[in-house]
Amino acid sequence: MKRLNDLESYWMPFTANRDFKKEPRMVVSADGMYYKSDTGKDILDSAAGLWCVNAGHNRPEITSAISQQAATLDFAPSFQYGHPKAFELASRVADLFPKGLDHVFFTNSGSEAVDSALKIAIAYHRARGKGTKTRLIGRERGYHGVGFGGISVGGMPRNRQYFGTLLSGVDHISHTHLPDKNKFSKGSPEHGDYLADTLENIVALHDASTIASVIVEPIAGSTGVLPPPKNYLKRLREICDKHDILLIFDEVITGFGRLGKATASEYFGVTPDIISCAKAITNGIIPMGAAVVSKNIYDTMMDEADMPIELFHGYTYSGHPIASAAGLAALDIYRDEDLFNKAGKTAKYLESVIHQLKNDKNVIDIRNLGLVAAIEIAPRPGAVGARGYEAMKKAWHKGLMLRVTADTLAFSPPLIAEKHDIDKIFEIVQSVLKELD
Ligand code: PXG
Repeated sequence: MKRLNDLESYWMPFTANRDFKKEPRMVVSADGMYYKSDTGKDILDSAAGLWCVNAGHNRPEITSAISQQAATLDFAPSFQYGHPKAFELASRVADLFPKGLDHVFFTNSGSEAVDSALKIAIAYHRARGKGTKTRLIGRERGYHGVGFGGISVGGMPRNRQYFGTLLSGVDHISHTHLPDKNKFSKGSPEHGDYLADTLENIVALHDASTIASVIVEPIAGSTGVLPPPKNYLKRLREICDKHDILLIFDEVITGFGRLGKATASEYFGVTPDIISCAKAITNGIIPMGAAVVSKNIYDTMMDEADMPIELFHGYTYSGHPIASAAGLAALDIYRDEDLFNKAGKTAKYLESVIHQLKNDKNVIDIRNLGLVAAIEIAPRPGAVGARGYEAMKKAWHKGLMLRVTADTLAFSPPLIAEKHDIDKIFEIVQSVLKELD
């Protein structure tokens, strides 16, 4: 007999499956800043889906671009054949990203963008005759998706501990979380730029001749929103330059306007050698990611290649026509509505509103930068994450989609958010905090 839809078949990602299936939180449609639940309730989206729906939900410009593209060219092989929209989108992304980052390798997700960036870093050094430079350096508390490359350079213990020995030849610089010194900072905290120097310790230990690249999120997101200390990224860039190490910024959440600029690199005035991005490149509507690399890396790979194919890497769906069409339509909206600048302005308002919750029950820290912010609540003794999880569930019942990582409530609303949306998000959050024991 055919199995009924009892919710059992779908194994949900990063989800407490057993608990969810007892009491599901289902959304069935979305528009603008809101989802609608299966019971017809409006649910305000404080997370832009999962940090990706930057122009808000259900944008007709994008949906019609997708349907037109599907009816014109549904699929094109990505190996040895091309189609115009992938080239056009690559040019548009290169134009938007910092000067010198000119070449775009398409993937289908942030995890793949990260793995592509790491592989390109190693292949680049080999192509220039420095084949011993293979070591990959990440950062404690980093999140770089869930591929073996990403979890190896990543630094979130639970994402690593269940999956064996991971990649060899990986090390980690120190995280930048200094709550004693930086609690309740607005924007980048004052203290901690010296933590970039932990890269010097790693160079001293392994020697620069063994190190290919360092990857960091300019602002650590998934670990609970940790803006970089003032001057930290610049210092990291200088150390990488000194030792001929490539710097990779993982901009999967910061790319396309989250900090009020096209990239965090532009916001901080620090240009890496490679940027990994995904999510908002299509406004989240179709999966897509990219590793955006410097002219120097691309030219080296082209000039030094010992085979007609210069990089033995790629995905069936790299630069998929429908994702490319969605990307072009999304970038048009970002430009036409000046959404990055709008986000920069709303960020100031968000900062002023969220810090008013400083004295609310259980609140131990508040952090923010651009349109990213977090409230950290004290963990219940012996039950890390329990309070955060309860907050998420309570928020749902009050009409708010809330992202929680352990006991940190993270906010990344769509860039279209108005002041009244921000007000409403934190009214609900405040009432949730009141109810948490
Ligand atoms: N790098 C970074 C910096 C990310 O934030 C990935 C890579 C992986 O992307 P994919 O597309 O493979 O999932 C991410 C993803 C959250 C949250 O709420 C963050 C992400 C994904 C889901 C939830 O913290 N970031």
